Amino acid sequence: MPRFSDTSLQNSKPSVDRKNRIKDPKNIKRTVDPAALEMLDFTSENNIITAFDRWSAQQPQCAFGYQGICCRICFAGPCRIKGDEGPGSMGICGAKDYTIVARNAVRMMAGGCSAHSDHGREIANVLYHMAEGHAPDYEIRDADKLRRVAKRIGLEVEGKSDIELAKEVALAALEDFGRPGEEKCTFLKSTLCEKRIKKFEETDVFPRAIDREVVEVMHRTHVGVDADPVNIIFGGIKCALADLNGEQLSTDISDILFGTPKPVMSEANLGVLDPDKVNIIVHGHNPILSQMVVDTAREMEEEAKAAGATGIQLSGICCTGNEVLMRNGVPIATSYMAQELAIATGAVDVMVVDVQCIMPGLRNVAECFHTKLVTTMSISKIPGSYHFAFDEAHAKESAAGVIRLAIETFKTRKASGRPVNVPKIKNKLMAGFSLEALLDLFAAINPENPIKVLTDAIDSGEIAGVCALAGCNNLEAVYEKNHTEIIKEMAKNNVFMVGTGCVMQAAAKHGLLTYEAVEEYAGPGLKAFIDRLYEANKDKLPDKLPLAFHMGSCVDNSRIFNLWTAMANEYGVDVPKVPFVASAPEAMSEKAVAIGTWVISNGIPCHVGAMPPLEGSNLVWSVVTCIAHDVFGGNFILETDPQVAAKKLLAALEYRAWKLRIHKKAAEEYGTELCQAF
Ligand code: NFS
Ligand code: SF4
Repeated sequence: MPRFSDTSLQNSKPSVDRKNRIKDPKNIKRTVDPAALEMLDFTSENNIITAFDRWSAQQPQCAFGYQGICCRICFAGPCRIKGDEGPGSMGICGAKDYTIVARNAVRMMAGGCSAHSDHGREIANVLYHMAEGHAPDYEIRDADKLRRVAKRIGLEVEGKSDIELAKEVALAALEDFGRPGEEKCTFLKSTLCEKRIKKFEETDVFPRAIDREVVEVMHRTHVGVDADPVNIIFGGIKCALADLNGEQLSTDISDILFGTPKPVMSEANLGVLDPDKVNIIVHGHNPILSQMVVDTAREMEEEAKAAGATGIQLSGICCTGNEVLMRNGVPIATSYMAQELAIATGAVDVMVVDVQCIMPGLRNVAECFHTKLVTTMSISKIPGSYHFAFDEAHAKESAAGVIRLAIETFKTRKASGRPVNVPKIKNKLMAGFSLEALLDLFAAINPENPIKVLTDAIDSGEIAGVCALAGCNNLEAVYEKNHTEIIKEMAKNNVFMVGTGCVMQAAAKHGLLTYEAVEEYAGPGLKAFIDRLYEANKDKLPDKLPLAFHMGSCVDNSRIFNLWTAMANEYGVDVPKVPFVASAPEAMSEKAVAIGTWVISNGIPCHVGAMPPLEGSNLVWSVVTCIAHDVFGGNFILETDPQVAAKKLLAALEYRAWKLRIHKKAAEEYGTELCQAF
């Protein structure tokens, strides 16, 4: 146990204290992405303001808010915790630091749960309306998955048509949003392992219905309701698990409607924009729009050519980019933090957005160019941009309208003769690893029990375990530096990596989703494992396998949850014993807070590399970094230095793998049951 005995890694405090965390705040070039660096020179020279300038202008940020000890829940406030004693140590109502920090944190979870789940509701509605014949442009693209999901959630499938089943699955999903009584969420119940179901029931955190848990959090955090920080946090956990339910049903139904991803090649970074083509960027989250744009664009190539373009170049930003990358190989333009820089190239004709992670600042940048920013959802509009109401009953027509606007805009761009400024930087990538695709790779080695290929590799010490990478960008960290450093450290130490969201876009942009990266960064065990997988599958793969396996958008963290559950079931243990860790190196959104919370409640240690607003209460801090481990087997590792974070993650993995090996050995030697303690 070499690393675990390093007591410095046992410290739950971050290695850098708050006051020394932000270095060089006036330098706006906070990134290791070469394309973004090139664009930042251009935006600075041309006085185009982006998030990088605004981040700098916001420094130093308010220390009360940063630590979570600013309360604005009622307008007797805002109240701030000003000291350890006396009247100033509490809000006007008497709320202490721990109540305020906990309330703020669980409200973030409710925000995250709402975003993921409402996205899921939209998709479930499309499935329902399709089955009813009211969304004719959608279809069932993966009927096998439909049947698997239906069976898994307990529906009778025999003798039913796909359409009948689709309607039943959609209704079951919609019921998970609101049902009378105390029945628990169906999708979650059908995917958890037995021991986790028991744990969540015992601790009273099993969600009943998504809308209800969000409402309950908003209620309990209203002025003068729940003041007990532990009770508040457990309420938050229930809501975070409702978020997981929303993600699970989003992924399941997206695969049913749009197809389950398979390995696919593509490219990433701003160099994918092609000045001679009509450039359309899909940005946001929901595939019900972006998938339609992809399908319709294929049919409109000729129209684009008639307008003088060499074709239509689609690319994606954020998670809707991940959705169409995974299923169609649409390239990634960039990730969250550089979204405005994509427009600043002057090459984007239309950026079409739906919901979430869309910076209002896009509009100001678009105004400096010919680019049209198009919003499509009634709940997500930006003043000064175009709004094309997306209508699922006429989905193709809606998508065609957007594409036609892009073709017109292309003509204006060409007629203006204005130069474009696209950095010639992009990297090849392989993505498309749904859990089904991953298990398919394993099945080439062990057809009877595919997941055992992974658990055996851990048992033999070939790989150190699995690390799931997730989450956003946050300029508190240098853009994409935490992501890339942690991936390289994990690789060197033979950790098998899966991931979703903006971190995988960072990996792709930096060439880390390639076999070349395996050769450059993987330790010998990880390389041998990836080579072995490739050898067994080479006939059906488009290229050699990458260093990290891209599993999709943020809602597809459900795929990662399904992966560790499969591993736990194979080992015959509860999740906290599985050598599995997670990291969100540059987290930012409320969705990330919800995800991180369900990750730790599932029994997985979860690193967060940008500081969430928790430092204002030692009590809350110790609950989420230590006590959570005692109760659920997972805990937050809050660490802003990527090198130290990597060490902490490796220590957690090594400890788990070591303990599991000892327990397995003991069970074999003495013929006893495998020890379940974690
Ligand atoms: Ni996830 Fe995706 Fe990116 Fe963060 Fe935003 S796009 S849902 S929240 S920023 S990873
Ligand atoms: Fe202040 Fe209490 Fe109102 Fe919060 S709820 S703003 S602490 S009075």
